[in-house]
Amino acid sequence: MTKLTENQVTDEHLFLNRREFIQKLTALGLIASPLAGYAGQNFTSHPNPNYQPKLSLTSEEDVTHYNNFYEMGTSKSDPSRFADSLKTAGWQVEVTGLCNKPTTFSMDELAKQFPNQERIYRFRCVEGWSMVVPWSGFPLASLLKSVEPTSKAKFVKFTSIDDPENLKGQRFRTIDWPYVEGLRLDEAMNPLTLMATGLYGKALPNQNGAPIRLVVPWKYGFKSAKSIVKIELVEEQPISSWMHIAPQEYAFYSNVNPNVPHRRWSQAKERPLGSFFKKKTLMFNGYGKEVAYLYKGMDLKKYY
Ligand SMILES: Nc1nc2c(c(=O)[nH]1)N[C@H]1C(S)=C(S)[C@@H](COP(=O)(O)O)O[C@H]1N2
Ligand SMILES: [Mo]
Repeated sequence: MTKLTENQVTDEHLFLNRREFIQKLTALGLIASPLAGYAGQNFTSHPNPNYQPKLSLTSEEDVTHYNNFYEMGTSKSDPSRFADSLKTAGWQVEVTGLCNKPTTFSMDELAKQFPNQERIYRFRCVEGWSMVVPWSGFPLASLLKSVEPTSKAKFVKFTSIDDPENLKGQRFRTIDWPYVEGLRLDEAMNPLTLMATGLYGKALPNQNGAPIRLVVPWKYGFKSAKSIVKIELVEEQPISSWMHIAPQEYAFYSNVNPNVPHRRWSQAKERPLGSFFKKKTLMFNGYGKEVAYLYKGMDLKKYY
């Protein structure tokens, strides 16, 4: 019944190596034995309304069976149902644009150059559900530094897989495929911004954006593009897929902000997956200490 308190979660996300991560989770009673390693271990969460102010890891079952991945369909169960339709063999990520050393990486090359770290992050979907996930991955900053952005680069554009032959969702114009997202360069360089290749100590399941996806924990979930094939350094602010579909509802920044409602609903509360009860949503999803400096002087009601 061990709970991660909010503070523990806030502390845990930072730079733990695999060994420390296992030790911490073991100490917290979240996994059985460090000797067995944690891949395949039961990370258990015990949703319990009596523990409202505390957070627990969302169960692996919920993290992998309730999500949005419109390439596989628009219902929350489609991603796990149609996970096999994502073909990841021979995956490459092209890192290009305004940089001195544009590079195309295989997944092996990425793993060799950018060793995985473990991070526990809160994650908040714009639709109102939230979760706490143990990710593995590496900081996007390391990858970007390796290609040497030029001084002209101001934004980063992310492009997801385009494979309508296999991905049934891409046969419908729900989104202007492929899925596109963007960050300001300083947001992309923030140490919290993660390129995730795994969760719960295992390779990333297809439905969660295999083999590599973005995780930006202080922004609404849709900023965290899945199954990324291209990362471009650009001068102009990219137009994300959601801005393109519904510009009156989605702007570029999309920082989690309980004080700014979505056009059609409040953002003041969230429902952690596995819980019946809602809890208050935190400014910047609880990461203000790490990211508030990025938005100093900006009107967050205007730049939502
Ligand atoms: N390529 C792509 N990335 C995507 C999406 C998508 O439909 N396609 N959905 C986004 C939304 S709305 C959310 S909430 C998260 C869900 O991530 P999860 O499956 O890890 O919960 O992925 C985001 N990234
Ligand atoms: Mo979302």
